[in-house]
Amino acid sequence: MGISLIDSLDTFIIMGLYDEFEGAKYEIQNLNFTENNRYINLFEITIRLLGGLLSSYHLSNHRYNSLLDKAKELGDGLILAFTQSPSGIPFSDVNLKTKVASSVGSLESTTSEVATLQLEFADLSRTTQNLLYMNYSDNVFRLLHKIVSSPRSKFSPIRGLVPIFISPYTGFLNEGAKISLGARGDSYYEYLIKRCVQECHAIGLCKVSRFLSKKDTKSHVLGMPRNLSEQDVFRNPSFYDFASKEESHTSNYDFVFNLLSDYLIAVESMHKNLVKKVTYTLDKSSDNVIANDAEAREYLYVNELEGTRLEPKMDHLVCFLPATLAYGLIHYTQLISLFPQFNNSLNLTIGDVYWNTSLHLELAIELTNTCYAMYEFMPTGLAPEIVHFESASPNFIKRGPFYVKYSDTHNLLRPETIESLWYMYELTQNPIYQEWGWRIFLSFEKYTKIPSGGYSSINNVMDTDIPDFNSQFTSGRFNERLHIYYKDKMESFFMSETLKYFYLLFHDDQNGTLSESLIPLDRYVFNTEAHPLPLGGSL
Ligand code: DMJ
Repeated sequence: MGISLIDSLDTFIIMGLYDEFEGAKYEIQNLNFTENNRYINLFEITIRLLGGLLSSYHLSNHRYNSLLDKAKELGDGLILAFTQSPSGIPFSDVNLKTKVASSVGSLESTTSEVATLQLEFADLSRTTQNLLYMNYSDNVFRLLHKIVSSPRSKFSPIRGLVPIFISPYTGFLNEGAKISLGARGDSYYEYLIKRCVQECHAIGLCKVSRFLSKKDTKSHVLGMPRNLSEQDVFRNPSFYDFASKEESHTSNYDFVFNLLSDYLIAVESMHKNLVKKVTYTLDKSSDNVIANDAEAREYLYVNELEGTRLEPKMDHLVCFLPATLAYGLIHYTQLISLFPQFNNSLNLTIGDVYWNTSLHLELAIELTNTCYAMYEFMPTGLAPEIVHFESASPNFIKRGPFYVKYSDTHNLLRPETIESLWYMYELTQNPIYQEWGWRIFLSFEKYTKIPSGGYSSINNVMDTDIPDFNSQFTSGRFNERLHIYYKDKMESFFMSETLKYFYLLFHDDQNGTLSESLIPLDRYVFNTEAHPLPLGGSL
């Protein structure tokens, strides 16, 4: 409950839900993070709570110090995962009461988890003017950079891609672990480019070029608590200024550059080694999709790599990738102007670092298409947790180009596809992304909304009359009319991310005219839990 309160707070601000914002803020003041003698997950608490508190503090124009105090209280506890680590790679969990960090029950941390803390810790540092948080968290990227850019890695076919486990004891990646852009790998790649953009702005190398127009300010005000004046909102005082005095530009320049090159190499390597395509011919009698004629369609997907074996398996989590590629492209011009090596042409090469913008765009477009199809081909219009692209096993259900394991037929109200639809819409202004988003929204409304309040994850996105649909997947509370089993669980990311991205996706359609985004992507960086943090500089 406490998690949902904090995770939803900036959604309330953005949507103009004033009473909910006030109520949640009041409750948050009374939360005591050190009360419980139990381990909490460093990553989850950072992205959901630290990110949520910082973002709400910024979006309410630093008016509520209690939000920053709580963020600092959390940061001071969470930092123990770094300070108690012998390698600098944080432990996965911290007990805020006993002040002990540990990778509970395991010798390893998850790679995406240790590399998805840096936006939040950097923002906390800059906002509290205490570089400690940022120094520890950025050190993870520095260590990972050393590994991925080592001469050995340079000649590896998987150059730039990281296995999903890493040891906090030795600081080494577990080379036997699989490589995945889904669970446990995903947001490492996301934070490479986002932290690069954030730092580039924070130290004044990148500049936000646009200023708030009257129209922007007005639309922002719509989303703010009543008692804030127009001048108060969404203006970002130059609290980042101190940073340029305190920090060394040279080392930060290298840091920004290394993040960018690690990101570009990872995308290139992913494209060469993991991305494949299937062709599927629509079957008009059984596919419940909107199509004029029988059509052959191509679907791009990202394999997992287990040792040397490619697994044609894609988590819904991978659908964050188009959004990340789009974010990079939005900041492309700013970033390339920084590095003289990048200046020569549109297709840039420095040594072997290359930003092939048309490849990035194509990947983003094609993967968004596949992610939407994961919804489109399912009888409920909602995507399962994992899809496969080949299978001979009877334990899979075939829908369109997808094979789905019985055990993966659930939908947890995840945001990634909606996130990518919004980013792609921002990048291209193509209304198809709004249309797809609307269809998915209607499916969420139909199949996951609970009449008495809230939404629920569901146990299967298929029909329940599939033969052999065994009891494991027909557990939960049954809705007879819809043939849906509710899990009776709503993850906090549904309010924090899924609904927020829907809102942002449809926001500009007011009065049938295009308006600027409520949270423009050239002025904000969203953490992986959809909490927008301002980019420093000229705001
Ligand atoms: C969220 O907590 C974050 O988006 C995270 O990066 C991945 N998993 C969930 C949503 O699916």
